[in-house]
Amino acid sequence: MKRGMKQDVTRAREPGSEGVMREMDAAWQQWLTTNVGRGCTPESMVDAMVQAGFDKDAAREIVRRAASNTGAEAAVIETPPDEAGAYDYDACPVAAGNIVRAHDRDVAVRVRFERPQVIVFDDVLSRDECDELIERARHRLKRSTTVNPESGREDVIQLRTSEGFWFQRCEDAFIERLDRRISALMNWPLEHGEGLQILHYTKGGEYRPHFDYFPPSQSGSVLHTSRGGQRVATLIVYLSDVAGGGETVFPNAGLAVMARQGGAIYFRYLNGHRQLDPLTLHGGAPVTNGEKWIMTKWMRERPYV
Ligand code: PD2
Ligand code: ZN
Repeated sequence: MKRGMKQDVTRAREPGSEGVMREMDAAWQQWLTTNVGRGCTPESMVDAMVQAGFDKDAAREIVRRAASNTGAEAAVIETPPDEAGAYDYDACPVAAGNIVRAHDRDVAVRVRFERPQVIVFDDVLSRDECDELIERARHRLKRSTTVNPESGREDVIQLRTSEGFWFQRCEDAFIERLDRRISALMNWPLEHGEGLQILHYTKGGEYRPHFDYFPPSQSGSVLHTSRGGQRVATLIVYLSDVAGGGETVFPNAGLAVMARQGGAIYFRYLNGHRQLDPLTLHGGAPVTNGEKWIMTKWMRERPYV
């Protein structure tokens, strides 16, 4: 056995310790995705599969397919903040113009920024739609979590003092209408979207600056990008006005957007060359008076299934 191969096999985590396993079950699929993403060699993965009872030719074919599914695309490049100028601001998918036709509604464009790519909209949702979302979520909220950069698990931490609730994508006719509208507005396929998330902040609640993308340098990101790939863009819809504070801020771009019921902010951070934009560091400023309700849609590179 070649030396490099042995090292890679050691890095490869094998699902379960069941011994002989020939079925390509979900655990093996996950194992393949994770280890292809980590850069393990095909030989090391075939070796591990043969040891676990797979036929060698079948293992070679399975690994070849897994590698061509995920390995054909270029690696994601995290542009360091001090080299922000290296990020290429290629064409934004959102339609040009003052009004964007979004499925069943005309949405007004209030502001467009180029660096970072940020668009502020008015009237993405009606007042009734905002109120309905708040009422549906109000009694189902749970303390929000944040992705642990090392493990990829969701942790409750002080950086994010809000409560949240997730809708399933298109879970009923009302949510489907909103999912379709947002997909049309962001000009990104419906199937690439995560479910809508509702967040509620009370006085003092905030979300300290962070990236919505999964930094490739953090080991926990592998887990998150194995489903649908990297996040490409975010839409935050404001479901309420906020009496004091609660702006969405981009500290490295000197930008702050006030919450206004029914309005929304869009920002894009993964370009066509798979570079990530460090200027999209952003946060939710502390609410100093009243409360704040928002709804977030994150879009992925590939179908999120
Ligand atoms: O509440 C916000 O304004 C906010 C700011 C930054 C929400 C998020 N990020 C988020 O949900 O990712
Ligand atoms: Zn965010």
